[in-house]
Amino acid sequence: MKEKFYITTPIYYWNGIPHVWHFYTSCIANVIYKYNKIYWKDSRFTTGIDENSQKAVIKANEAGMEVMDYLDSMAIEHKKVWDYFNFDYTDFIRTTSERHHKVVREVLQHCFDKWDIYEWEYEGMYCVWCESFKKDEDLVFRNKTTNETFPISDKVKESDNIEKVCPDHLKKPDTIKEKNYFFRLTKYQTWLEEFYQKNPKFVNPDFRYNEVKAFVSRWLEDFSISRETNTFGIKLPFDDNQVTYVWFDALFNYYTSCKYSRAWNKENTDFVDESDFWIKKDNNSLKVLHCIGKDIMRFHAIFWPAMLASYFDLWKEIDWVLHFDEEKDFSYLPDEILTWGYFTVDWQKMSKTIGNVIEPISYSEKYNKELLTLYMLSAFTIWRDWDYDRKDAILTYNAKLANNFWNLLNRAVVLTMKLDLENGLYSDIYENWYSSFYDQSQLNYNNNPFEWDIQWSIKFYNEEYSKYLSNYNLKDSLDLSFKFLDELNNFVTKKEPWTLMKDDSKIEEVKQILYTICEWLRQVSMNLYPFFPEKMSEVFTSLGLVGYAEKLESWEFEALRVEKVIYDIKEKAPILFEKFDLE
Ligand code: ME8
Repeated sequence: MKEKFYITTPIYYWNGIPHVWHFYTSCIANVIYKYNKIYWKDSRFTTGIDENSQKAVIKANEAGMEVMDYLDSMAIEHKKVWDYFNFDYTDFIRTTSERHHKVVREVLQHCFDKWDIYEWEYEGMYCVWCESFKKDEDLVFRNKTTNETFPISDKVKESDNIEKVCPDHLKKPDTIKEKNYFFRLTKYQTWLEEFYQKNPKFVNPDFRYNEVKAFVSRWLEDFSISRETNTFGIKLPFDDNQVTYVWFDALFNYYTSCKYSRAWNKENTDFVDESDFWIKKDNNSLKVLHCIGKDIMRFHAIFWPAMLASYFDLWKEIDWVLHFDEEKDFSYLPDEILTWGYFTVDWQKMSKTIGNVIEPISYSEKYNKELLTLYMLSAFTIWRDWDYDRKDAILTYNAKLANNFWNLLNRAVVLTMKLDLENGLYSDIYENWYSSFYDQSQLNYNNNPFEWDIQWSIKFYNEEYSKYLSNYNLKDSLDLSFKFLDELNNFVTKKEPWTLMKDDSKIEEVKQILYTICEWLRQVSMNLYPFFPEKMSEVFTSLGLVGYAEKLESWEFEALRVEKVIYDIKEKAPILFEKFDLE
């Protein structure tokens, strides 16, 4: 039976077209998804949009449209971006959909029935644009005449000209006093602490996990889950005058896609509940991985497990008394939350005024998709804050893909064609290596079939690559592949097959050299496939491997790696990676 793997991006706010920050998140998730898929796992990958907010009503009114028509048009815009990049998501969740409403209402009712949701009066400031409550320390002062902002301090007082505003939207939050429902997060404090202790890899990287643990051990507060003044959203099943807002609505999207997957009945009305993908994980057969930016880490690492614990009855108050020492039930919880930092562009915050906004589609049309992907994933490790240096992006792409990779491929193709081989290129120097691939005892890195001076064998390269990718270390796996290509380039330069070819008695040797290049290019291209699927498919075709990408998506990857291949190269390769000038 295949192992199950489930990867998610955040559901993005619908307002505005996805920008390069969203692209970064979806791109990472897509690479990890593809990697797991070709590793023969039953994989799912979801993305979508977070739609339920009062802003939708305001914006639709401004556009003179019905709210749902307006949101439909935004959903199309979002999908267009992901489809342009050929991201291979298996489900696109909309929080206005019937299936999602069904899940969220069921969850809310269950948590309410067990007293984990209760009613309370709330008074405070609320920014509708952030969809969140604000405290004084979250705001800044704004001078209404000059529009300048500055931190709140005792020296300045609010006046006709000075107001407290949200720093992101520069708008004064509403002061609201209303009845709200709250989720009893405090009840789950010790349970959460025990969960963290038993799951030391729950948040990646460790330093962010430490932040979460420190936060939980210091202080948790019950949080508001509904709004009385909002009208657009999922109505609470136990109070028609309120809609749920933000986290109950947003986080459960991950469950919706598993509970009511994309199979619909014929009339497209009812849900067909396939088998619930989000199974109780008693045999570790499902791995759930959430990919998020650091901004929403607390909600995912603290609220989300507690909400799931409440819904799936993983822990009850009575356990305090009767089963305090017993093992807690941590099934139904996600396995890992992969978080990353924020980035700037040319060391400045991306902004229209500065003119450094990178809009993913137009940027990729100017250069190409691979330049954007390569630079974002290879310039920095994903865990840290970093900078997108537009010049460096071009230089990196030119060096790695346009020079290194493309030169090798082009040489391999042109020289093999010159040999004019009737039955394609094959060399039996690899025979022993193929058969020893799975036999560890025969694998001696000093005894690899390559005569060239290089420390690694393909086996070693593949193992390292898999180790990096299964730890989500995309940068190191890319670096390793390009280092490998460098070595291969050195080998070719040293061997000069173009000179050897002039001597008829050296043709066997030339075949061996060219076969080595093609074989290594195949291995590297398979490993680069999750990053650049379209281009790598073309590379396979250029090497004379027909339908190879399809094979990769549906075969066992490990078996493909040691497949004996004949390189039947008939045509000159088109330029797959053109070079770009610095501006
Ligand atoms: O928060 N650098 O949606 P959102 C890198 N709907 N990544 C960035 C970034 C930056 N400067 N700014 C944003 C929401 N991101 C909620 C999520 S999930 C149940 C609900 C990325 O449209 C980052 O991944 O604001 C962040 O987590 C995501 O965009 C937030 O997208």
